[in-house]
Amino acid sequence: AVYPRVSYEARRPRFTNAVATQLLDLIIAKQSNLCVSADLTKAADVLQLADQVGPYICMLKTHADIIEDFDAKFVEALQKLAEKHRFMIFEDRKFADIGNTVQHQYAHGVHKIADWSHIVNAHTLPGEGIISGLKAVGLPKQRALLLLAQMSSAGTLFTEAYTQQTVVLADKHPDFVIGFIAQRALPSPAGNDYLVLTPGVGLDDKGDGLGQQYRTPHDVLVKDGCDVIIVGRGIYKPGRDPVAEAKRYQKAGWDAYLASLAA
Ligand code: BMP
Repeated sequence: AVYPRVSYEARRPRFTNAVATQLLDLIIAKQSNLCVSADLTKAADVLQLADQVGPYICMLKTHADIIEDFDAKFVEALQKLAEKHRFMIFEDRKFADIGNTVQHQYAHGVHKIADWSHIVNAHTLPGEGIISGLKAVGLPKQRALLLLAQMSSAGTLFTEAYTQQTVVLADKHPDFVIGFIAQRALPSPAGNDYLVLTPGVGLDDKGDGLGQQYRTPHDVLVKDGCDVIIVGRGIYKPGRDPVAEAKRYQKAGWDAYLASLAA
């Protein structure tokens, strides 16, 4: 294989951040590298989906700012489901401002993301301060950060140099940065290990008419060495059975992982 696969078990001790080791434990215990993206606009619908797919996932990804009736009750219910089914919560906030501003966006406002989301993500465009700012809020609360190193959409402005620079920035904060949103494995010059979570995964569709591009679990896990597949509409699109699809993607993701170990 182009990207030699090391098992989730063998990688676990390489991480110092507690969220990373917890996530790897869940992946191993549940045999699931599936993250479901619950991009629904009503709190009850997000919670229902989380309860349905919970047994089959290692992580649930949210966009808190699209939920019309977001409130503290929703957060409490989501946390209960995360405990019941044992999955991590990842708020896909994609911070992109200066350190001081993102600190407020992370800790305060309507969403108080740092209080409930194990994992958040950020663009590196503003430079290292965005990581330092988020870390000052998140690390004391035992949280973790993913950096956007690549995107799945057509015509993205990410360049190879930007992607590489993002890894270099991660290497300055391996205690808080546990990985990347990217489309392939990203080896670190400093020898740190990072988890690669990959959106734009679908078994039935090729795109969505708005630039999204889908690849299969086999493509991203075997060919490109990623670690976690992120699947949204492939699972909850109207007409699809979320439980059946979650089981299907869990199996496809795990089979692809096993295939990549053997490759
Ligand atoms: P879907 O599987 O329905 O296309 O959803 C993909 C999810 O992943 C969306 O929530 C989107 O915001 C997110 N995402 C993405 O599609 N591509 C990226 O490069 C980064 C993302 O966070």
